[in-house]
Amino acid sequence: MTAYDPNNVFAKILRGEIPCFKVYEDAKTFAFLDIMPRAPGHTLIIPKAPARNLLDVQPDDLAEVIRTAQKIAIAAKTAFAADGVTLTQFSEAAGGQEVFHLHVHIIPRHVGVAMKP
Ligand code: DGP
Repeated sequence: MTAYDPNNVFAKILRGEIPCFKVYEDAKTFAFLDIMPRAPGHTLIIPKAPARNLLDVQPDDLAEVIRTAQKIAIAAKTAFAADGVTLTQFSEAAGGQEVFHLHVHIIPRHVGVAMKP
């Protein structure tokens, strides 16, 4: 498996080298709005620890990401008056991953409204 690259864009966001719209932060995780939202409130949750994706993340770090994803899902459902949420995670280019720092997408959803492509 390819090694983690500390120069990926989300690592730069974590280091404050690239701006973002921060949604949430704790000791282990960080959440911010997706720059290309598939629906209003589309949020990305990342571990502060280096991990390329689901295939190499330490289980404890993954647990923290999922814990934060649930918080964001509940808050986003309320904030955006959503009917539900979609959670996605892509691992490796073949799996659809474009930024190689583990991230989970939380996308608020409304009945009858398709996600943007
Ligand atoms: P993927 O690796 O396929 O899960 O997609 C990466 C997502 O990251 C995509 O929805 C767009 C988003 N993204 C890419 N670059 C930036 C950035 O610089 N800032 C923010 N906030 N989001 C980004």
